[in-house]
Amino acid sequence: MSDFQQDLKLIAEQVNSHLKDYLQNQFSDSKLYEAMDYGLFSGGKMIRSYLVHASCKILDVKEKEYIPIAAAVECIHSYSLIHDDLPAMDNDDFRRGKESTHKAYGEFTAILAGSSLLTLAFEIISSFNFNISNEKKLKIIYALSSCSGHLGIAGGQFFDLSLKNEKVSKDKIINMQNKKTGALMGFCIEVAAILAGKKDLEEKFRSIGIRMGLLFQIKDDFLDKYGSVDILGKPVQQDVAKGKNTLIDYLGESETKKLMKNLKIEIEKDLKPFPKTNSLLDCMSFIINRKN
Ligand code: GRG
Repeated sequence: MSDFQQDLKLIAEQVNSHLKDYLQNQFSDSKLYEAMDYGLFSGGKMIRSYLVHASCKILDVKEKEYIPIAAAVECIHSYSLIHDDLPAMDNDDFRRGKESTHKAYGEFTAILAGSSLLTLAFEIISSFNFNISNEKKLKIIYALSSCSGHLGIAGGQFFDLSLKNEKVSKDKIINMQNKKTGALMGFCIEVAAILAGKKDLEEKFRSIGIRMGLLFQIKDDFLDKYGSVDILGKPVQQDVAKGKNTLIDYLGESETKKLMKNLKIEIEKDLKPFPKTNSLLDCMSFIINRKN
């Protein structure tokens, strides 16, 4: 296991342990609670938690200040995947090598489990036990809620689904992917600047995260085209089958790879002035070279 992978495992354990402790206090012997647990602890890579960790490392933000934020981000991410798999959206039966939540628990339970994870994210951040200033909490809640709604993840998902089988421009595809995948990653990096009280860095950090999100989504599209169902834990070649708009389709593979290379160079350049960027750079390499 590489140093990065060991580090990722450690962060994943810390974040999952925060989530488990938090949820233990609200244990309920119901299928809804079970479905939330199923969707949340189903073996995701926890890349977004790692992005929060790596960017906080750059600005010397303490673990106890960012682990709850990473936990909240994983709740929103899992919620989006549970809803993404629903029959009304992508209608996928498998996720992370297991039945998707609606297959395992039924549709209404999956919808409610997703919605409960969304609200849980904001509950975790606004909790009295999370000891950061109220001003920072408010800023974080504002940033996370704006990147989750119609101008962020939900908006990106709307374009992704409503523009199926339509020929759209490169800018429209990038805009859709920046919202659907980039917005949350933008938050993961921006939040370090908020926690460190460095207002002047918020925009720059968010923009680095959005571009990492675009890299992540393009790689996801390559994996959909060439990856294996066994390694990905979900069906492959779905983008073409579902008439999704991807940059690979629009630009062709070699232009898309050039775009990835340029994004990487741009991000490296933006990170140059900062110390302790090795974890974030390792994470970017992982995003580009991952097999799942
Ligand atoms: C408002 C949060 C919110 C959601 C409602 C359903 C929906 C609207 C949005 C879906 C957005 C979506 C599915 C984006 C795809 C991003 C993506 C490539 C996910 C895969 O991420 P990985 O590979 O997943 O990090 P793991 O399984 O490793 O956690």
